[in-house]
Amino acid sequence: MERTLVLLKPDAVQRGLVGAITHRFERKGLKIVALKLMQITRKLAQRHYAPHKGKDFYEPLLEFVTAGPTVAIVLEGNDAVRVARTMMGDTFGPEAIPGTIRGDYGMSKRYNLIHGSDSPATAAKEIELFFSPNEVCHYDRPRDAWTYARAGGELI
Ligand code: 3AN
Repeated sequence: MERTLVLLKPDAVQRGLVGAITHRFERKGLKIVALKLMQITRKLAQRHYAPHKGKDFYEPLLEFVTAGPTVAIVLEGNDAVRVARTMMGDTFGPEAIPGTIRGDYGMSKRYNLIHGSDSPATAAKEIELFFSPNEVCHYDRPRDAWTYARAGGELI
């Protein structure tokens, strides 16, 4: 099944939104397979945001994500990357539609609460950057018999 990396950024932690946001992913049916509270170092932030190096928002972005603890989560599910990004909404709260995480909780054009991998290939790299293999759990949830339908050998 597909996996994605989600980061609840320092503004989400400081504003006490960790539970509310995590709850949405759980209710949707995505499975938490790794989760930790961590301080992102400047070095890790530079690696994670390397594609944005040189852009005008790069330095402020590094400052923002290293300004306090972050909750890093690996979510698993069919189409997990796309599902998580749809739930997050557009990049900044003022433009994100209500019903999405950023649309419901965000007002800032800089503090945008959450990160989600933008493709399965990026997700694999990002998960490796934030978690060691033994931090990612493999387990079954009996309720997934009702989260997905079974068609042949597949869950759909
Ligand atoms: P998304 O998080 O919606 O995938 P990207 O991939 O375009 O957004 O950008 C990665 C991150 O860079 C965003 N989450 C945001 O924190 C930051 N960022 C992008 N564009 C801007 C901008 N114009 N000003 C400030 N920060 C930005």
